[in-house]
Amino acid sequence: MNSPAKHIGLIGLGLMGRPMGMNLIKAGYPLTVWNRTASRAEELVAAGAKLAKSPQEVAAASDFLLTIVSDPPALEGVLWGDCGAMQALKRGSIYVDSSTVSPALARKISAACAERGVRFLDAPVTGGDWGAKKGELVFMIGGEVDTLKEAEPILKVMGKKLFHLGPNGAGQTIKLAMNSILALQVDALAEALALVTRAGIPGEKLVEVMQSSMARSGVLDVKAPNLLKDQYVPSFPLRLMHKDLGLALDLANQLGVALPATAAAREIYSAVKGAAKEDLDFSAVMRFWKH
Ligand code: NA7
Repeated sequence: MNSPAKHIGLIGLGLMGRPMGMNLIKAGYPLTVWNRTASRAEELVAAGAKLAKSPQEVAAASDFLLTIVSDPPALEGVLWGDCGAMQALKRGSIYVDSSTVSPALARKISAACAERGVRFLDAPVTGGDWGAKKGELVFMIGGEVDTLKEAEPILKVMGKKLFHLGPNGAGQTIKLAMNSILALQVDALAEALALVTRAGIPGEKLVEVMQSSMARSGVLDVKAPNLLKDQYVPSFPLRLMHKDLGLALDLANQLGVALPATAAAREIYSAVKGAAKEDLDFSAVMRFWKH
């Protein structure tokens, strides 16, 4: 599986899927793609990818299938909907899903794949669209270690770190926990900035002090400039963070774990999402206090 001659299929050409596909082409892999909105495939087709007519056609052409679509209904649609991929996955192939969905859906896919003799990894990513462009995503992976070993050369084209976290579903579980942390961190920063600026002190002063304190973080480096400038070009869209907080709360509910801070943060993300007219980065949670 580590030879660039292996055919890769990619379904989902959004903010993440397009640059991931571009890196696969640059690494020399033959690539077949499908996207619900076909025009989003233009750049990849111009770079050498083949555009398929359906998810089914992608799976039939692939030794290694990768999906990265918005949410659980989108993923179920491309797998089991009209001309879905699942029915055409080749025995002996590897299927990796990098969408963020529920651990339960990951396990359902794993069972369906096993029936077809297909090896499956749930492998959601973190790193935003800039991580995808640079090939520096971090993959959080659930599934068999041997499958990961075989998939590794391909995943390494798109990512800088691969974490094997347990059986199928483990990748999604860690991803949901990770996104709860990111959502809460940005929410906490926004809340503190609201306090400071209402007191008449520029927000930059708070950020400056944070950078010299234990509150320093990657989130501060990447997202504080958005909050200070009130500009939220989507890198990780707020609508998807909102979806992930819902998935985390569903999982917590199933497991009987209380997540009161996550639940409160979701209300704030919901309010901003409801009021937004355009697609915003999740750091736009600051708008809860600004507008
Ligand atoms: P984007 O940029 O919103 O892209 C979402 C992709 O999912 C895009 O290709 C969509 O196709 C596709 N999509 C959405 N709904 C459907 C349905 N119903 N059927 C088929 N395809 C669909 O998201 P990102 O690339 O930032 O993120 C992707 C995942 O990674 C997501 O789970 C994040 O949480 C992490 P479209 O172009 O709209 O036709």
